[in-house]
Amino acid sequence: MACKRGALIVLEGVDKAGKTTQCHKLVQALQRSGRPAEMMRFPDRTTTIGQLISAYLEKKSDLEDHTVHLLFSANRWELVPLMKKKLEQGITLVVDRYAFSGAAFTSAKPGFSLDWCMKPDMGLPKPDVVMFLQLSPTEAALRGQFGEERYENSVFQRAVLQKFEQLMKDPSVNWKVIDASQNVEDVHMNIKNHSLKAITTAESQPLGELWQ
Ligand code: NYM
Repeated sequence: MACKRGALIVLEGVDKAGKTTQCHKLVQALQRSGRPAEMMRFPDRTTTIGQLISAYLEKKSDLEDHTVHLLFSANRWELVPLMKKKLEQGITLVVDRYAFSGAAFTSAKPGFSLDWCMKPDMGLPKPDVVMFLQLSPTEAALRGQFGEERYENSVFQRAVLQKFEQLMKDPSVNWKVIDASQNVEDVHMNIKNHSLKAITTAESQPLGELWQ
């Protein structure tokens, strides 16, 4: 009998919401409970495309806005065969950012519609659950200074948050809003509960296609 597929679990949110910490904790908790799980993150800066994106984010290079948007999308597509293989092997993937960051960040730039920004990612493996770590811009600011990378300023982050709010109105995606202002352990328990449900549901459902 073919093994049950793993779940595709995505964590999204504005910067400082605690996505990376929570992804690590979730993978550890799943592994400890005997469920195969691995973490992925986008952008994946290790590939050739990812290195172009990384240089752009670190302001070591300039790229035209449409071009960099398509590179972020290409960076997801290039990992699709690996993602599908792992999911088919029964491995649950916990992903730090996905196409939702792609659409939210670019559409927060002047002259970009959300609709155009979503198009290149249509048909990607569809997450079984997308957890949005919600934190007000005021609380995010209390968590410390932004770094030096592109997009790391409060004005832009507020625009990004509005775009995420638009994306979350889409009922074709299984969104869960998580209150990220709670302490790390409470946020973790919340995320773990949603993830366990998604893992059970995924076992009996084929992997879907995003935004179609
Ligand atoms: N970002 C991330 C995009 O602009 N488009 C995308 O498709 C993705 C996945 O890159 N500011 C932005 C959001 C972040 C930055 O930062 C990646 P980090 O710390 O590697 O998650």
